[in-house]
Amino acid sequence: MRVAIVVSRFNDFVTERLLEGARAALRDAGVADTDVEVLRVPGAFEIPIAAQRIAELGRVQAVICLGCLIRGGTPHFEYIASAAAHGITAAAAATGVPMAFGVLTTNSVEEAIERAGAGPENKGREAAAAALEMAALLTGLGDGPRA
Ligand code: INI
Repeated sequence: MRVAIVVSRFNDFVTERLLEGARAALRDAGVADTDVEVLRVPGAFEIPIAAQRIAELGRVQAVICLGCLIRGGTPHFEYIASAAAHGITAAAAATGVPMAFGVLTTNSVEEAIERAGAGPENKGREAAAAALEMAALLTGLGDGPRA
């Protein structure tokens, strides 16, 4: 099983912790570090294009998308959150490669940090588990029509 992680640098004090959580979940599931490709992008807005491109290259069975949006006083938050969610959904549909949504959208820094802790509540860890489950599900369905 080869997996890609697309992680945004914006709010990296949170996203690097999400990345650690995702890596831990993959190791726990027996995925070797050498089978994990990490792509860093500037912000959550750029996640979908990187996720789609790595999926199109055909060398990974799942993509884990990690980012962090913290609500401010501007509509920017809503636009980027919506673009990331829709873009990741569209990239998965276009490529057939499952993509997990590990993009935090929180009201405060405190909430973001809570969701990126070292334990099982880490949302990067959850996203990685979802990605592996979906990759196994889709692999189990096979390529051809039902007999
Ligand atoms: N990107 C994030 O990942 N999180 C944010 O909270 C954020 N805010 O607040 O602006 C953010 N902005 C950058 C955006 O994702 C793009 O990188 C930028 O607009 C360039 O396309």
